[in-house]
Amino acid sequence: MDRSSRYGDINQEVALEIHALIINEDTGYVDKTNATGDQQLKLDVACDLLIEKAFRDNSDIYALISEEKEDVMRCNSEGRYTLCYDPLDGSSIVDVNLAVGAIFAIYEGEPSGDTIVGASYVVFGPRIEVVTTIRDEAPTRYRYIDGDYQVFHPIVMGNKGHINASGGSQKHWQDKHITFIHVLFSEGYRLRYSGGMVPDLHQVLVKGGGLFSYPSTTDSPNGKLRVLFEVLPFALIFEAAGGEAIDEKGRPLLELTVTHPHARTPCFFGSHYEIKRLKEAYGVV
Ligand code: FDP
Repeated sequence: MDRSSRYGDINQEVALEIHALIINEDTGYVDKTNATGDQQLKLDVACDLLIEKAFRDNSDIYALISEEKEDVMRCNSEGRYTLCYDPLDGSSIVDVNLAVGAIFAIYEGEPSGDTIVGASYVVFGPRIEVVTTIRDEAPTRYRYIDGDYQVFHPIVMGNKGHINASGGSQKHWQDKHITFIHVLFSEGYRLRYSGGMVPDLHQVLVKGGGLFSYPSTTDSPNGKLRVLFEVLPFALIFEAAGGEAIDEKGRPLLELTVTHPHARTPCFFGSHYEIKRLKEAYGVV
């Protein structure tokens, strides 16, 4: 997938431009919500536009699907790829200056679990890091140092970690999820949850294992995270790193079909041990 790998390089440039917006732009809201009802920040809109401009005239791109756009944006009828992206993930924590991210997924043909061919994300923390993968290849981690991207340590997950990160209001967790989370803590797992999926998942990957969950809850039966530009790119990266990514029924997320650009799904990303324990707790072994 030479052509899709080129987007990794483009993303590195785009990452620097997004970073410039993050550090300089107003973090206030616009008078609008996005397609899934989240309040949009001026920064969300500016980052979305920046990415749109970077890719819309690329002859390989058939369409763009953004978290911040209601509809699919058709670009080039001859293009092979649809780029789905979340331009600024973690907008609810940008005002408190925690790490945020951007997520990109490349699909060849109609976007779904079996057509994703590449994914990357950017972590805007104290430093900028970009992680990219192409289907069936181990992820590459780059860190921006001294004005250049340098390949950093590879991301390889072990069989078992020690981090436990779960989203959703605890008040609305299902009983099986409450029990499962307590079981992990009783085994010695430590809570690590910032409220930004990019840094939280990056931490599980970089520390070599653990679990990140965003389950269904009584107030949100499909969970919160969006399939095309949040869930599937991380599923590809976790599997490429030697981990697993499943839904509540124990199905690999990469087998999901997608019915709507803004569809959501409950999702779990982790190393083998935690995913095995999760399947036992959820009765989907
Ligand atoms: P945000 O709404 O700030 O954009 O994308 C959704 C997301 O952040 C994820 O980054 C994060 O993991 C999740 O929402 C946090 O949701 P909860 O506050 O419900 O845990």
